[in-house]
Amino acid sequence: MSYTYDDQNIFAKILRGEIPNTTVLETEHSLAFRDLYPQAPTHVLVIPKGAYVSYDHFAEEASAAEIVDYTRAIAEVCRLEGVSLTTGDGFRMISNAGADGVQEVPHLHIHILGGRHLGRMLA
Ligand code: D5M
Repeated sequence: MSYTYDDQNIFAKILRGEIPNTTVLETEHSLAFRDLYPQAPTHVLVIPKGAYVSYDHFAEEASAAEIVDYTRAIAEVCRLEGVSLTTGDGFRMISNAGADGVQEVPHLHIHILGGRHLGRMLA
């Protein structure tokens, strides 16, 4: 089985500039913007610019340059938002995938949440 990517998803439209977003950080291969429905004082979504549906798709098929850019962009967002371990009190990263993961938008995104105590969460 292979991954299928729907280029009509909302984040693909954001990347093409067809709908607006509140950008926090843009790098060569990644974009970070504020979640429309924030669940914490910091709630930023970080996406790769490439057409990857989920984390496993990205990890298997992205180039080393994309992977380094994306992982560093996530850390930079945490630093900029004041929730990294150098600038604040911590954060949570979540990436939902597929039906069981209850993924709403089928373009890889990592939620970065912080700015309040997030409670214990395993499911
Ligand atoms: O989460 C998808 C997330 O995407 C959810 O928290 C709402 C957010 N969302 C949906 N549309 C937009 C736009 N246009 N801008 C910013 N954020 C948006 P999931 O992990 O797929 O369930």
